Amino acid sequence: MDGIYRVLVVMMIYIALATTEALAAKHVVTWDLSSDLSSWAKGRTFKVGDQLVFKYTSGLHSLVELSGEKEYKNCDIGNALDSMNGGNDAIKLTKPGTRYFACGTLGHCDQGMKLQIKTVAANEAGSSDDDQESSPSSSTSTSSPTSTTSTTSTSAGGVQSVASFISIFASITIGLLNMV
Ligand SMILES: [Cu+2]
Repeated sequence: MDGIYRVLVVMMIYIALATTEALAAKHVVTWDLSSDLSSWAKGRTFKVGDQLVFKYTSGLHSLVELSGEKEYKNCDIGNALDSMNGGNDAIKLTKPGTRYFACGTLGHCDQGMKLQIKTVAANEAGSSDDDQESSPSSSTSTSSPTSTTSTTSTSAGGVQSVASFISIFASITIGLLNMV
C-alpha cells in the first residue's frame, strides 16, 4: 500500500518534469536553388541543442560553413570553417550566435543558396520580439508559399533528450522514494 503510494508520487514528479523539459528540435533544410531559405529561417527559432540537417543531392550541391558575415555577404568560401558533401549533413547548434552556410558549387551562393542561422540560448523565449528587418538584398517575394522544408521536433534530438532525461531522473529515484 505505502509502497504503491510512493511509486505514484515519484511517477507524478517525473511527468511534471517531463512536460517542462524542452525537447531539442531538428530543423530539416531542403538545400537547393529553389528553396526560399531566408524566409524559412525567419519563421522559426533555433535554440542551443537543436540540430540542422541539410538535405540535398550530393555531387550537385555541397555545404560550406563560412567564417563570418562579410564572407556570407560576398559568398566568399575561400577560408571556410568546414565543408561537407554527403547530402544529409547534420549540424549541431552548440552555442548562441550566428552561423553562416553556403553551397560550395560555383555560382549557387550568388543565386541565393545560402543561409544564416541565429541560435539563441535554450531557455530563451520564442522570437516574438524579432524585428522584421527586411534585408536589402534580392527581390525574392516572401509571399509565395514555396517552402518545402519541414521540422520534426520529436525525432533524433528529441529521443536523445528523453534518454538523458530518463537517466538523470532514474538516478534520483532512490532519494525520492526515501523522502516520501
Ligand atoms: Cu548548390
